[in-house]
Amino acid sequence: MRQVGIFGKRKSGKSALMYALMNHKFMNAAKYSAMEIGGVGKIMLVDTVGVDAESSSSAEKSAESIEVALMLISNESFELELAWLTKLKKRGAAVIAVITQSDKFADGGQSLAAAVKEVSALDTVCVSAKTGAGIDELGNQIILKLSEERRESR
Ligand SMILES: Nc1nc2c(ncn2[C@@H]2O[C@H](COP(=O)(O)OP(=O)(O)O)[C@@H](O)[C@H]2O)c(=O)[nH]1
Ligand SMILES: [Mg+2]
Repeated sequence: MRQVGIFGKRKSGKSALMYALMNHKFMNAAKYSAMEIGGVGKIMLVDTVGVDAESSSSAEKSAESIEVALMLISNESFELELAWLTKLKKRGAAVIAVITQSDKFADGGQSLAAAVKEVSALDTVCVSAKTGAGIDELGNQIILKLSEERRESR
């Protein structure tokens, strides 16, 4: 099972994003969030404890088997998230920076996304689990990363 991990601080919207991805992009989601998507095989979305949780070492442990990591960022203080980006990349995951709860920003999270992109040089997507904005785009990016990963591992 190919694992897509959802990382972020507590209350950043990890669980809400996981359910939004299952309902919107992955309509045929099987039970236990394992699903088959054309060409990329079976995928499992993995929700994690917060990177700011006392037990964040367990998030680090789950990072070991993650192929694509979503690093959630929900506000301007994202130093901890940047440190995690580095950790996740070192463990071999393809990382997508995700600005969450974008409905809370007047500009839909665009300026925060630009700031994150500037320091991380990562692909960045703004999403809202509440309105569904950006969910399809993020789903496409995940599938793209998974197909790239598969090509590289051949
Ligand atoms: N406005 C808004 N609120 C959200 C969104 N996603 C999550 N929330 C709220 O933020 C809080 C934390 O969300 P949750 O998914 O439980 O975060 P987690 O702790 O990272 O799993 C909850 O009260 C959610 O209802 C969103 O896209 N927009
Ligand atoms: Mg949660």
